[in-house]
Amino acid sequence: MIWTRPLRPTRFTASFSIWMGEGNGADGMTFGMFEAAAELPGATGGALGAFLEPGLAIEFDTYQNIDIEEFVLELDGSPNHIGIDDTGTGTSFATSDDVPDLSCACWLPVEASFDCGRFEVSVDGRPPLVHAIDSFEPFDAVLAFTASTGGSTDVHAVGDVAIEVDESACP
Ligand SMILES: [Ca+2]
Repeated sequence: MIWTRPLRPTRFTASFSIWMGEGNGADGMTFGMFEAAAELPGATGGALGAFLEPGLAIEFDTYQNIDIEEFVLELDGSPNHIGIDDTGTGTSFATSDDVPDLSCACWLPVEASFDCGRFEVSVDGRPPLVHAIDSFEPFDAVLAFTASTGGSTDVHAVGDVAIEVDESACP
């Protein structure tokens, strides 16, 4: 799901619910701000429909990728984690395993925010994953949810979406 009108987000707050499951557990989804020129969806499988397209995203990853030759990816630390990602390179700035079973075939509420480079994301009320990106420079971006499957599959859905974007300058 892609909002096609480019924005120049410096801050956002987002609440939504994610639903993943009913398959054999892969690969996950993302919510992010992608450079306006990004061609979405991006690569499939462990790339979550986001990687190799430039942007910043929160990932909800349900599969531990072990093949580093297919994409320019670091190994996933676990088969059930969230992360703050540089989608262009497909690498995580930070990850957390402190999440419920993401592919529970149930709705999980997510609270996320972004403030001039500082991401914060929490799933189902767990302690948030927080990461501040050094020297964030605002860029023209489209907001999007992405998801993908590979050799394994799941249904990926999002609902109850409420997003507020602020484009005012960072200090
Ligand atoms: Ca993965």
